[in-house]
Amino acid sequence: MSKFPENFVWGVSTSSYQIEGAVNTDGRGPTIWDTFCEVAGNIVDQTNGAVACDHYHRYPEDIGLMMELGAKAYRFSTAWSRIQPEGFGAVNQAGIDFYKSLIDFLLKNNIEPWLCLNHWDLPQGLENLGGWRNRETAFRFAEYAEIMAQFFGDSVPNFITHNEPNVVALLGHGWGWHAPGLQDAEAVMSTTHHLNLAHGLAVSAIHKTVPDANIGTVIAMQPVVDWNRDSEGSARLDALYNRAFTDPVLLGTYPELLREELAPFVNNGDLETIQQPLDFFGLNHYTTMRARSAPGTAVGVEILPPPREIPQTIKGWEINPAMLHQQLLEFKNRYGNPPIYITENGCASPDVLDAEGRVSDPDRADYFRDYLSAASLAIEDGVNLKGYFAWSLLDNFEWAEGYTQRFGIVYLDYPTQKRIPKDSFYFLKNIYQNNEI
Ligand code: IFM
Repeated sequence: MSKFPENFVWGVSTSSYQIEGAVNTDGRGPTIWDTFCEVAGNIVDQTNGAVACDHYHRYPEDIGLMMELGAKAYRFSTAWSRIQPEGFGAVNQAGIDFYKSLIDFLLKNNIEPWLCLNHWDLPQGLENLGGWRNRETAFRFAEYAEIMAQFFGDSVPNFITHNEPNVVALLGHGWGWHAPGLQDAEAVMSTTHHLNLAHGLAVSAIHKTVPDANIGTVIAMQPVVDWNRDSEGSARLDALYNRAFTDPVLLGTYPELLREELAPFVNNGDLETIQQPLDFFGLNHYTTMRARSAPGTAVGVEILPPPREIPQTIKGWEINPAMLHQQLLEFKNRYGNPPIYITENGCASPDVLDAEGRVSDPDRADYFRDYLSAASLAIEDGVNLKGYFAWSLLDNFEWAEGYTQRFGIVYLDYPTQKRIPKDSFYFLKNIYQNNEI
């Protein structure tokens, strides 16, 4: 048994497009994901987030599940297009009202809101003007951040600018698997820089309104294993995926390897704008990656699946908890040990609702046990790890995989919208409530 530090934050994470549904309700504008899902072939099961978990109408029940779990914190994202339907212009009061009800209900039940401003669902109105490829979008993002700080600064203690901007740049603009579905080398670089710039501008905008807000950002960080002597490919993937967002935010520089490609988009003073003092860093960790150089493609490198004999989830992600420990230590050493939260960690597994109405998911419980043990070891080794948010509370719309992959600790019976806590929910409940593994 190992105890976690007192006040360790136990939470769950979700995101707006993946759970809310209600896409045409109360003035919400369309987003790049609504558009992307309309194109045949983009989503494996031809679905979309139009209904998803109907969290928009069922959030009280979902918060009830968080209470039963013993979660002290809830990281969710707000849909920008509910607040400003086109991504700019007048505020849609109905969108504000929805998030106000959600936040008030969390606070009433002693669950701390962690509000993330961007979990990928960029308003289509901004995409029509060039999306994240357009430098102006960074300034629109800061305006939206300021609006959210004005409305929620007194009730939300923790703001997060982006969730996994690296995934937006690479999967959305380089490999083309995510919205807006581009494979464009220039777009990878412009979006990388504009997302970073948007982060810096948003931090200033929030602080201007709420000087004592806690502000952080969340980046997906998966270590790259150099396995097939393609050290160039591994270094490129590591730079693009793990460092192109973390280094500028925490060190005020871009990785050497990418500086030339990014240079056309970087104006004087941008790196200073990006490197704002932060209160915490959110790290999403799931797996390790293997790279192969792919000259002539938009990204110049591709991710290879792990060899068949390596333990992996049904998503094909390698299970290697020792790498989380290693990554946390590397992070501590490279970035001066800032406060870190693991803001996502979890796995897809082949869950089935049995005849007795139970979902047995031992693979997921094992995954949590092993990754939390690695996290606990990292704390013993001096890493300033302050909390853990499981991904995810509910099965939900898993982007290009549609509803074919379940990441929840609560099973969603989509036709009835019934929520059924899986065995892993009770496994985590024990950990969350006893603060030990
Ligand atoms: O579902 C996603 C989430 O939106 C971002 N991080 C990874 C999760 C699992 O793929």
